[in-house]
Amino acid sequence: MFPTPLYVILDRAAARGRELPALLEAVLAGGGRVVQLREKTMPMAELFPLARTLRERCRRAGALFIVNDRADLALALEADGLHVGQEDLPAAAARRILRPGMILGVSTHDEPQARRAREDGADYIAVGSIFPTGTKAGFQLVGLDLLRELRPRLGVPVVAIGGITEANAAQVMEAGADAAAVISAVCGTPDPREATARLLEVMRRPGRGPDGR
Ligand code: TZP
Ligand code: MG
Repeated sequence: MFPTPLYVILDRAAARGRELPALLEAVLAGGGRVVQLREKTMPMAELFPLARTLRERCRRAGALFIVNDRADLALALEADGLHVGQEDLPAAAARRILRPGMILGVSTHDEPQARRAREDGADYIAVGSIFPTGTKAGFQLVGLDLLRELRPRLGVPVVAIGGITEANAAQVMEAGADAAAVISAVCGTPDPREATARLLEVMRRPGRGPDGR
């Protein structure tokens, strides 16, 4: 389902003052083709035109564009998908209002949550935090073991998240992830284009296809 095993989350808070359109250009130039917009504080009147610019750019590049938290924004933008967490609109409710074909992703931290998300209609399940992260306050550390156990049992694509870097991304794929989502390893680096390209390189090891599997 993912054109690349790297799932880049654009987050202004992690972007060291850089503007999100420039960051997106760098991600696309580095080969990233799965993008999520995660913006927690910008007023919607400001966020909507910014998000529309990002959405249109992703469409032109053939990249998936997924909106975090906000079903209204995802629908208004005709985004490719919506990502919700345990404290957002419940997945089953989100599924009911998304258009046919839209991707629904759900953040989970244990197997019961992951199973419920699948029953509620999630197309992929995010699992984390795999490693400690400075990006999400109060993160719940789940480790690689949960990833190893969940993927074969669930039968839906699993996206690993939390503390993933160039140094451990191959390990995450090895543990069975379909994709790895990163914030700081791309948004927080001095050269996000290079960071994207290098992450993709370590994830697409010899013997794996272009989707990393
Ligand atoms: N959910 C679990 S960990 C996390 C989120 C949003 C933060 C991931 O950020 P980073 O910088 O890739 O560790
Ligand atoms: Mg959320």
